[in-house]
Amino acid sequence: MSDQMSSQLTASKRILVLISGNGSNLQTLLDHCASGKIAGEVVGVISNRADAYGLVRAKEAGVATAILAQQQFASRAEYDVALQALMDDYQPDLVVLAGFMRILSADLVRHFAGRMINIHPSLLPKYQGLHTHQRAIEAGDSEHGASVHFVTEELDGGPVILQARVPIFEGDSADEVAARVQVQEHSIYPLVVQWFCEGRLKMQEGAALLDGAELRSEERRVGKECLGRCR
Ligand code: NHR
Ligand code: GAR
Repeated sequence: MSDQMSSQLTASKRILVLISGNGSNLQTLLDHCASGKIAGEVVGVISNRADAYGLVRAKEAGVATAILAQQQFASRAEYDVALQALMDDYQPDLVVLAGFMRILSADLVRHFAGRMINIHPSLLPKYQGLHTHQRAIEAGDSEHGASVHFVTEELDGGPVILQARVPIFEGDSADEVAARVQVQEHSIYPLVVQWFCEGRLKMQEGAALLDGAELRSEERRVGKECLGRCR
């Protein structure tokens, strides 16, 4: 193997994070990179909102930030063209959506195919879209959770990589359920990013592969215990 090839395999991956709000998932990624648990570096954080607290977290970690507000653009298409150009400036190996609240155009998603992931607060394919906690409570569900998936054109429809389950108890509010889900998000998202940075995770023909094999549904769910390869 050439030196260049081996350095590409071992080099720390460039991670770009998109946020809209608090950025607690961003914080766990920053922490895991700082401690060396993730073989990567957060090279930039982009927010569509100037008041996102995650921007403060990024600055405290010495990470470059950018704000791209939709109000500056006449249309969604124009916003997404500008966003894609801004994202490309960071030359990311991986784009992480962490509470990013804007739907992305098909063109942008295709440009980053296989290198963009999202964490969605439900057990996909259940409850795609917004207000997932309230919808799960109203449906009388006894369990809920979060899913990490590759981002494709289909909103919240890309291949699922890993899920975590939490119980819903009688009388829970949406906020209580959301807080329980977030605890799990903070363990599964860094794990998936770590896999990606180690070169173990790929999207191929619409499936998520870990070490070249499709993740089986029981391996995707780490609510009760972490099975086999999920380390
Ligand atoms: N874009 C594509 N093409 N595919 C996905 O799977 C995406 C995506 C963009 C964001 C995150 C997603 C989530 O985890 C995500 C996945 C925002 C909305 C939404 O309706 C829906 C899903 C997600 C994020 N946003 C409204 C919009 O009109 C704005 C809502 C608001 O500002 O509060 O863009 O849930
Ligand atoms: C997370 O719970 C994430 O699952 C959810 O927003 C929260 C962001 O929290 N994402 C969505 O709802 C996407 N539509 P954070 O900013 O503290 O990471």
